[in-house]
Amino acid sequence: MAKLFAILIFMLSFLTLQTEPTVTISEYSCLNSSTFTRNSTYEVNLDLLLESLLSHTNASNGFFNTSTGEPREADAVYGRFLCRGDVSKDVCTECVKAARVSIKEKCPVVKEAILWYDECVLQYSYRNFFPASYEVPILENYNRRNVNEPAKFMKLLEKTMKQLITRAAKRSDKKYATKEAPIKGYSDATLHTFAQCRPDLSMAQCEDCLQNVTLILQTNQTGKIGGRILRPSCFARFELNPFYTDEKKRHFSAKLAIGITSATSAVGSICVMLWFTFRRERNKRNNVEEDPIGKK
Ligand SMILES: *[C@@H]1O[C@H](CO)[C@@H](O)[C@H](O)[C@H]1NC(C)=O
Ligand SMILES: *[C@@H]1O[C@H](CO)[C@@H](O)[C@H](O)[C@H]1NC(C)=O
Ligand SMILES: *[C@@H]1O[C@H](CO)[C@@H](O)[C@H](O)[C@H]1NC(C)=O
Ligand SMILES: *[C@@H]1O[C@H](CO)[C@@H](O)[C@H](O)[C@H]1NC(C)=O
Ligand SMILES: *[C@@H]1O[C@H](CO)[C@@H](O)[C@H](O)[C@H]1NC(C)=O
Ligand SMILES: CC(=O)N[C@H]1CO[C@H](CO)[C@@H](O)[C@@H]1O
Repeated sequence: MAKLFAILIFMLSFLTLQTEPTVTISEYSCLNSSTFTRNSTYEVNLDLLLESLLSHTNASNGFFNTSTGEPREADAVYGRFLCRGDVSKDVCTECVKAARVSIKEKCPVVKEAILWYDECVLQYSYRNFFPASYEVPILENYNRRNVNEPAKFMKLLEKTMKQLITRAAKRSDKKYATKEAPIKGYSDATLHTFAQCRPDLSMAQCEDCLQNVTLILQTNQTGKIGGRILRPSCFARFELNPFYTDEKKRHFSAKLAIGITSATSAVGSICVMLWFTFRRERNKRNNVEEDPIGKK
C-alpha cells in the first residue's frame, strides 16, 4: 500500500509538471538574409535587447519596444514584443522567455527576425521599424479543415470581424477585442474571433492595419474552420473553438481550469493505479515473473 501511495505521489507530481503552461510556435520569419558574426557587437547588443525585453513583460499593456547600442549606428538593434491582450503577465513572461530562445534557434546569426507564438510576438531588427510604416512580413496560418457551408460562414465572419475592428481600435490600453457569434443551423457551434493592434498605434492606424489584415484573412483562403493573419503591428484570428479568455470570465475560468486539471489528474492517477494493481494481480495469477511496478 505504501508503495502504491508513493507511486500515486510520483504520478501526481509528474502530471502537475505536465499541466504547466505550454506555448506553441505559430509562425516565424528570418526576414533579411544579411547576417552578423558570432561574438560581434551586434550579437552582444541583440542579447542585451532580448534580455531587456524580457525584463519588461510586466508592462501593463503587454507591449514594449526598445533599442540597444548607439542609435543609428551599424551595431544598434531595435526590438519589441506584444503579448496577446487577454493573457496574464505570467503567461506573457513565459511566452517572451520562450520566444527569446526560439528566435535565436530558428534564425541564428540573422540580423532581422520575427517570431509568433499563440500568446505573443517578438521582433528585432538592425533598423528602426517604428512607428508603423515597416510592415513585412505578413504571415498566414489556416486550419486545413473546411466548414460545411462556406458562403454563409464567410458572411458571418465578415460581419463579426467588422465589429471587432472598431472595438479594438477604440481602446487605449490594450488595443484588442474578442467577439463570439453563434453559427446558425448548428446548435452548439460558435465562431470565436480576435483582433489586436500594437497599443502605440493611433485609432486610425489600428483600423487601417486591421482592415488590411481581415481582408486578407477573408480572401487568402475561404471556408476554413480557423485561420489567422499576422502583421508585425496587428493581427486577427478566428476559430470554432474558444482560444482566448473572455475578459468577463477570466477569473472564473482560471479557477475552473485549475479545478478541472487537478480533477483530471486525480482521476487519471487513480485509473493508472487501478490498472497497475489489476495487472499485478493478474500477473501473479498467471505466474508471470516480470512485474512492471515491483521492479525498481
Ligand atoms: C536586407 O538588408 C540589406 C542590407 O542592409 C538591404 O540592402 C536589403 O534591402 C534588405 N533586404 C530586404 C528584403 O529587406
Ligand atoms: C565566442 O566567445 C565565447 C566566449 O568568449 C567562446 O567560447 C566562443 O568560442 C566564441 N565563438 C566564436 C565563434 O568566436
Ligand atoms: C518592470 O520591471 C522593470 C525591471 O525589472 C522595472 O524597471 C520597471 O519599473 C517595471 N515596470 C512596471 C510597470 O512595473
Ligand atoms: C495589406 O497591406 C500590405 C502591405 O502594406 C499590402 O501589400 C497589401 O496589398 C494589403 N492587402 C490588402 C488586401 O489590403
Ligand atoms: C495568400 O495566399 C497566397 C497563395 O495563394 C500566398 O502566396 C500569399 O503569400 C498568402 N498570404 C498573404 C499574406 O497574402
Ligand atoms: C526605444 C524606442 O525606440 N522607443 C520607441 C517605441 O515606440 C514609440 C512609439 O512608436 C516611439 O516613440 C519610441 O521612440
